[in-house]
Amino acid sequence: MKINGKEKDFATIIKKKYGKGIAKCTTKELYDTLLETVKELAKEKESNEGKKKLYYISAEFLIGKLLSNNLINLGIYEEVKETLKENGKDLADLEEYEAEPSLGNGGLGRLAACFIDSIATLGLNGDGVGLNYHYGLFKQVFEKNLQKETPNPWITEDSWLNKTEKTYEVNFGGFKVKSKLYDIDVVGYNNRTTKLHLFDIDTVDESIVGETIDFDKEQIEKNLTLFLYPDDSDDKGRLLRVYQQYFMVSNAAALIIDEAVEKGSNLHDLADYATIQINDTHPSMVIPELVRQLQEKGLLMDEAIEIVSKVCAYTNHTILAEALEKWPIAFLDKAVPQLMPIIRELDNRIKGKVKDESTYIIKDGLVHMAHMDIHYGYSVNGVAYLHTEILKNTELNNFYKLYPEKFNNKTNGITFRRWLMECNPELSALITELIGDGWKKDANELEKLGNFVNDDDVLNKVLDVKHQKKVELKNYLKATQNIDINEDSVFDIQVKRLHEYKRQQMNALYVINKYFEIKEGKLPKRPITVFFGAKAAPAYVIAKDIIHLILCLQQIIEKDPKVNKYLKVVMVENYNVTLAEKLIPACDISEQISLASKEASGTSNMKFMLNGAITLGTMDGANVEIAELVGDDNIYTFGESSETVIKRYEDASYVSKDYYDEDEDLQKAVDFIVSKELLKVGCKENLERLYNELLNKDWFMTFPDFKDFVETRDKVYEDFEDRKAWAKKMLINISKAGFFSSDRTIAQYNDEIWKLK
Ligand code: 4GP
Repeated sequence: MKINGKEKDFATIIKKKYGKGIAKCTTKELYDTLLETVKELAKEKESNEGKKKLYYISAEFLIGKLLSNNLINLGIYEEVKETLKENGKDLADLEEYEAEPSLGNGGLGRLAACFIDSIATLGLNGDGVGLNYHYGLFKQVFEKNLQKETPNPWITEDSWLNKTEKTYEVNFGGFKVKSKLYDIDVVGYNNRTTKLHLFDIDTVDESIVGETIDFDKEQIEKNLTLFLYPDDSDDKGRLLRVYQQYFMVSNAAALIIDEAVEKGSNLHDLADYATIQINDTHPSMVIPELVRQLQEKGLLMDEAIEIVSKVCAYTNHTILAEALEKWPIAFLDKAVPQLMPIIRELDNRIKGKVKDESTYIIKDGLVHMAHMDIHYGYSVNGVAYLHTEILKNTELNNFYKLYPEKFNNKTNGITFRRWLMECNPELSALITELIGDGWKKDANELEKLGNFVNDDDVLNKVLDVKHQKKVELKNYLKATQNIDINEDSVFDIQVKRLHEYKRQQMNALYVINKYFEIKEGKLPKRPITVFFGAKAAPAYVIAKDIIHLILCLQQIIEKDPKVNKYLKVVMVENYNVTLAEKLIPACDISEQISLASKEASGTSNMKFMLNGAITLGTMDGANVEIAELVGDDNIYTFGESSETVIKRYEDASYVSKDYYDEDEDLQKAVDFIVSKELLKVGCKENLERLYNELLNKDWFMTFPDFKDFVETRDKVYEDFEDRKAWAKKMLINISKAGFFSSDRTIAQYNDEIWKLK
């Protein structure tokens, strides 16, 4: 590697620093040195320049561990790995040593992380802006088959954060705070760097948090950046979110104005210097805040609004009503009183020209954040074809009628650096052996793999890599969570946030059904391991009940000698990016079983496909595009269509009990939730609540899809036994995954929305 123009090797750097060789160093010494070296190398890389800059503002950046990813992107991964190996050290130990930054929750946060990787890689002038949560989301611990939430501290002295001198004053109702900016350098693949700006305050007091994630929610100066999504089951928690969101966007707006002025903007021309992508509604207050700050700089309201409307663009990630934030006016009046008059003005202007009251920003004492984004943003995008169509034709149809030109689709993507090169070097090497390494820069080149679908030798190699990754996962889970798995079983995996619409409960019902079949002597041809990984929001009661059910099933099946040879349930604890990187390469079957219309896109579906797993899914989100790309023979779809589902919601015709009464297998599976066997290992209250919820409501319609799900899944297991045909499906999936590179997604954002040079 070259530092400051001089060729240096890792061994010499270590020798100089510690006066000893690599072999004699501790993991911490090696890690610290690599961290410093990478930071130095990142500084030497050119940052992205250009007049206009993108600010991707997001409450979450689920970046994952950074060491290996940065080594890959700097092009020194192999060199460092080899040097360590020569000295009896393993890069994997350093990876384990690194704490995973806990700055995100699910898909939206991981998407933001993939996006900044691609922005840096494409050499675009764009930064991420977010918050530096000290304890992140939470660390999940299982106790008595229940999820417990504990703090997840990740900031150590040797973290990737670089402290900067930047600070702004942020005013809240009745008090103000001084912000502090930390930066993380984001290294693009073989290219430039960009920055993730994370704002924080010095007065945050970690000591107000004990063993659990409870803390005094009213001490804003002490708690502001402690947690991502503090428990919002009460008003205090919800109010704290408003404080956090305003803190994020007030800093962002000040930074944007500062940087533009530095480059010569007179602010009247701000739109030539800045564009903002509002990631979901958490950063929506940036609209009135930017108006306010521009007014402070002397611009008149009319012009300030006009400018902001040319600067802000909005991405919608969900059609679930609960996720489209609406804040009570009283909250904003208390936390950020300076903003309410501007929001009223923004609303009045709409009321003056738009008849359709459903689109107003202020309604029934609530401020509708998404409405503000759509009226005052210049672009509104969904995250997969189907999702954008649903936004246009159903969910946001009233807005679409007003502004058809604003609506556009940007199908999500993932960075292949982390989700193939880093997590699956063996598959990467095989691909390179077959088609060269052009795919690393241009993912479409993966199509060339299509030439090998009838090559037995290649198909065997594909199967070998998969087997190796399954063994690795087995060893990892044994070492870290003391779980035993059979690497020759089929690995069937569902990992994602726990939510009823994602229907982990339907997967659990399948497991119960299989359990009965095995007990009755109908044995699967090959043992099945069903993996789950999911965190439930602390206040989401039914989601936690579903975790409880899964953990109880895990225990019962494990203890049943008749069944445990054929079926195993593994609910991994504290599912995070690190675990995803181990699970995804080892997966045979990717469960993407959301209720059609509800999953905006999904991105794990893309990661699994890229690593040669076959999708078992509904025609929802990006599954639709996967199906189109790979063709019917290479994906398994089931369940009702989004049209049917949407119609059912519209006419409120769904009665879950009707399905229950008619399907004996379903009845048996549902009843098992409150059976003696389950109550022996589980909590009556939780299990009965879940049972009643399913029987009397089943809001996400698992019952109508159950039968089709069981039949299709059994067919998948059957087909799995034709190993050659299966390997062919795997290779076709990999070869068609190029479309889902986030480099493609970001290039489209830039061509059609941001228009950076
Ligand atoms: C997620 C959506 O649920 C998922 O379908 C999508 O792929 C992802 O955003 C990225 O666009 N939404 C969230 C959230 O994570 O918090 O709303």
